[in-house]
Amino acid sequence: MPAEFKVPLNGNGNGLNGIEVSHGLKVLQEKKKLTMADLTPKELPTWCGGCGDFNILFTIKNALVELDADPANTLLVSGIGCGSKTPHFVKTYGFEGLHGRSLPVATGAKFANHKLDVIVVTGDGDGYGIGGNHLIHSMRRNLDLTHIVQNNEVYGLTKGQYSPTSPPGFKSPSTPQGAIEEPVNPVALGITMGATYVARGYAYEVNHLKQLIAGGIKHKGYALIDVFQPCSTYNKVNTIAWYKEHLYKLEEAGHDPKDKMQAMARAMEGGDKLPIGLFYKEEKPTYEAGLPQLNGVPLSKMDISNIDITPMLERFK
Ligand SMILES: Cc1ncc(C[n+]2csc(CCOP(=O)(O)OP(=O)(O)O)c2C)c(N)n1
Ligand code: SF4
Ligand SMILES: [Mg+2]
Repeated sequence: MPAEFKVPLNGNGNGLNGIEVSHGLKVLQEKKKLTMADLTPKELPTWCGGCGDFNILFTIKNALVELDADPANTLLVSGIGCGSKTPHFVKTYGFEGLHGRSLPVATGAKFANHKLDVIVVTGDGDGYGIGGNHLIHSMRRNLDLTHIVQNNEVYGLTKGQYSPTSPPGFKSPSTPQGAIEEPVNPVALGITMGATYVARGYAYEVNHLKQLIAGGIKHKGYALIDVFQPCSTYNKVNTIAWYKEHLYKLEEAGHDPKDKMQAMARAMEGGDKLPIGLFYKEEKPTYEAGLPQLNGVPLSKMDISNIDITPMLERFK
């Protein structure tokens, strides 16, 4: 029997386990708990001072650490926007897509490897505006994705135009007289469109937000986590001081997330006080569970060396 010794495996380590290195010495890697350092690359965000995206980034990493996630089995997908730079700053797999098109990418990745933890990070403009159609159908399918929306109620990257969640009256370069229409209510949308985990957090309540994100990652099904995110440069209405005055926690108000009607009633609350926390949670089969092709080995891991597609190509001649 070869000699064995243990070496620590860092967060990004992969597969030396059990390999015989020389003269009968075998490496047994001891799994080391994931740390923040494992998830932190050299690149630093260039967000403005006071931007809530810093805290959301920190909290996503913190939630992955709490879950002792495997970075090699985690994919962050984003769109375009200030907050959509997030995948650059987390040492997992990452994909920064097109504006509003993160969900088709995430869906494709999940189908190719349904064992992968896929986390989608988008802005409010990206997720609720240009990507809104993808959003409602992804939620309706109950795809097993965790979608974190950095909701600063403004288009940050393109210099402060109003967004689908800007409040009526919001003055911006594209609404100089103030926004006219009613904003999207992401929580109510999530509950009615079939998301099975619907939450709202706040960037400056990091422990609370960490629990919501970790819960969303663990949840089997579509988790929509809307996150209030102060934009210190372009949103002078929804500031840290404003949120301090206007937020309360659902769990402190005795809310039952299994009760859909109660969740809707909370989602419709507005005005002086806005709830944060887990609004709604339901166990339901995912879309992937209904695809027999995804019942076993992920498609990306299947042996295709013996598959001959020539007959199929013949049809196109
Ligand atoms: C198809 C397309 N339309 C418009 C744009 C320009 N654009 C880039 S980011 C953005 C808005 C970003 O706002 P949001 O998603 O809220 O992210 P934030 O910058 O606030 O984090 C827009 C309109 C684009 N890149 N692609
Ligand atoms: S413009 Fe707003 S959202 Fe963008 S980095 Fe600055 S503070 Fe953050
Ligand atoms: Mg935004």
